[in-house]
Amino acid sequence: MISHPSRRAFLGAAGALVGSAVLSRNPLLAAPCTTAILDPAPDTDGPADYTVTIATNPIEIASDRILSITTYNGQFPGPLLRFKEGQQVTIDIHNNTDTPEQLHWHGQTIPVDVDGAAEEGTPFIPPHGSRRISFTPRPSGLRFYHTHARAGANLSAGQYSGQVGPVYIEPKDNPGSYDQEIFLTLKEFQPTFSRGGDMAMDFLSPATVVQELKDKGESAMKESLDHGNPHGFEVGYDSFTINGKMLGHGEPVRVKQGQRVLFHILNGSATEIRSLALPGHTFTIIAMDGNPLPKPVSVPLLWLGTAERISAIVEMNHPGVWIMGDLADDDRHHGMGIVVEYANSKGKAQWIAPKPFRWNYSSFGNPGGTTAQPDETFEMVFEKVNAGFEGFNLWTINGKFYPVEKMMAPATYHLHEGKRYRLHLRNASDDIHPIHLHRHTFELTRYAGQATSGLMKDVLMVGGYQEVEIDFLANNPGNTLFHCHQQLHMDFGFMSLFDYI
Ligand SMILES: [Cu+2]
Repeated sequence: MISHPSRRAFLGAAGALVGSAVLSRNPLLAAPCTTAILDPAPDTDGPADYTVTIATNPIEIASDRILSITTYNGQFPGPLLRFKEGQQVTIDIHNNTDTPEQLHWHGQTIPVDVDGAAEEGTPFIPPHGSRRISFTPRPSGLRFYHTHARAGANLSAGQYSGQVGPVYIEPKDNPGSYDQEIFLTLKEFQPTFSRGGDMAMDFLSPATVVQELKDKGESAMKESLDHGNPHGFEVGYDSFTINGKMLGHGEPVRVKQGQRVLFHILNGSATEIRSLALPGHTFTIIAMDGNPLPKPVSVPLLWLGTAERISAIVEMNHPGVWIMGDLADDDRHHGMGIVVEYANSKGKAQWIAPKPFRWNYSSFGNPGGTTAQPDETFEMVFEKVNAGFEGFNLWTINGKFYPVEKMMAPATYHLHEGKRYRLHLRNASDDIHPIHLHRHTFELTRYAGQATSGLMKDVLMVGGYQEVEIDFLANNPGNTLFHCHQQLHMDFGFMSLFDYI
């Protein structure tokens, strides 16, 4: 969603921040100097294996557009961190900013002390301070790291900043056959508030809505507007990037006819849902959120909710110079795309809008598949209190919002280790919510009335007035945060804590 068309001119000389974050297959041979791969050092008693420095830097996203944003190691996205599954790493995190920070290892099943969420009890990295952490990376696949600080009304904090970077955990077994491996991080910049705004959601399938949830949501909204409230704030952006560059400003993805290219795509947005298509090509999805699908599924285009990841193979069999970009014309015109260029092809990059295609999560698992019965089911109803907190929408789960001013709150849900739990998620609002469970992987068991099994994820979009069921095994004791990954929603109540008893 673009907020308004104003173009801001940034004056001043560009720094030496050019270069592509596209990485070659061997990360240690990645050429561009700005995409430093952090070399693991063998000695964990002395220097850390990796160092991540949080600081505010100028970042050039286009030739005339240099932003001041907080980043990891002075670059956006943060350096690709390649770990080996099961092999412990030590990481020094330096915080060169004036605010306490949290660095969250999204999608990993690691202890509370290092997970990077104050709500679970992870210590903050103090302003101008450091913290050394160690953990054993798992599970394998595409993960990422990002700040877990709340932003509230501050549009330069939290994930509105540049604190996002990809993590790839090498599996112990064969990763598959491909000729090139390319990491793409999708991210918007220059956020502004607006009053209200629509979010695309007609791409989800099935489109079944629950009338009871719709009645509930619509009557609450009507009541609020009847009382004279304005619509709560939403966020829009002026600039859109892939790997930190607006379309046409970074290095193209260079391919050769006949190659099999493995794309690892991360939606690093604070608030947005993204789509991606490459004209004339098909994506064969092999993993979602880093977890292999029961079998690969070919689709003409991709949808990724905030924080979702897709690993997909594209066979390069349609020579030309193409725009791999977002379906939303406005967002693509303002930068959300990257050029894919075949060897020996020349000319202006072409965009061709794909035919409509609906995104059906069930189809990425085993449609109609059955799963084990849970030991216990938790009901969760999501509701919006329009403009309920200083002009911002307030979000509740079963009528309760997570305290906006407090970091730690008592756990609402209690788990027993070894038990299987089902979350019955019911969305009584018209927004899509990319819900996220920390420190665990969940299985989608029912989406908008359709049963499925075998799709393992850590983020899932729950459509407006829709219901979804996800199951997880309580296999990682410690406080565990559940929240909507839309920054504006999580910051204003849409969180809940699980503990183990
Ligand atoms: Cu949400």
